[in-house]
Amino acid sequence: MAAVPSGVEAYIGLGSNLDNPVDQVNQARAAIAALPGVAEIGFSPLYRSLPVGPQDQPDYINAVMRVVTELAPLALLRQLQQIENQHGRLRLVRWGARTLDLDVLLYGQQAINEPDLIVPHPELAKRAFVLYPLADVAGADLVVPGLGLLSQLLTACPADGLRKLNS
Ligand code: PH2
Ligand code: MG
Ligand code: MG
Repeated sequence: MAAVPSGVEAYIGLGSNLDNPVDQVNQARAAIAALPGVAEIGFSPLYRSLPVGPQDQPDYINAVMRVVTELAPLALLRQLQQIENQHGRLRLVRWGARTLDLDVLLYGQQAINEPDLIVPHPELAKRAFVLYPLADVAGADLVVPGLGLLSQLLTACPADGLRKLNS
């Protein structure tokens, strides 16, 4: 196995609700771990979650991956978008069904406000399917820049519609 590169700890949200979502997420995990300048240091359990947004779409599989990366935030985003495209991702409906969605949730303790990338992810505090797997992989004492302790975000966001998959 390659040595863990030095760099920044980042968290990536993975989601899929089309074309064998469990396989999509597992394959994306492997593709992210294989990126030059990116090393996996943690991966949450897989969760099944009810769709947020349009309801006429299948349930999602969600997970969160913890990495150390030498890539700058936008470079990481571009690599993730390439992986999304390789998985046949089409951008059709906002919050609609997708084969693969990869979001940069956190990048160290940085707050980023670029046209293409807002970190922490703007919806993070509202989404149980992000917060619970994030806590699995980061611990509830994680401080989310601008939002405070993850444990407090969890308290304010019930885990309704979220189920850990049997592994
Ligand atoms: N992603 C969306 C829209 N709605 N709902 C769930 N449960 N999980 C997701 O990953 C998700 C969603 C757009 O990114
Ligand atoms: Mg998303
Ligand atoms: Mg996205």
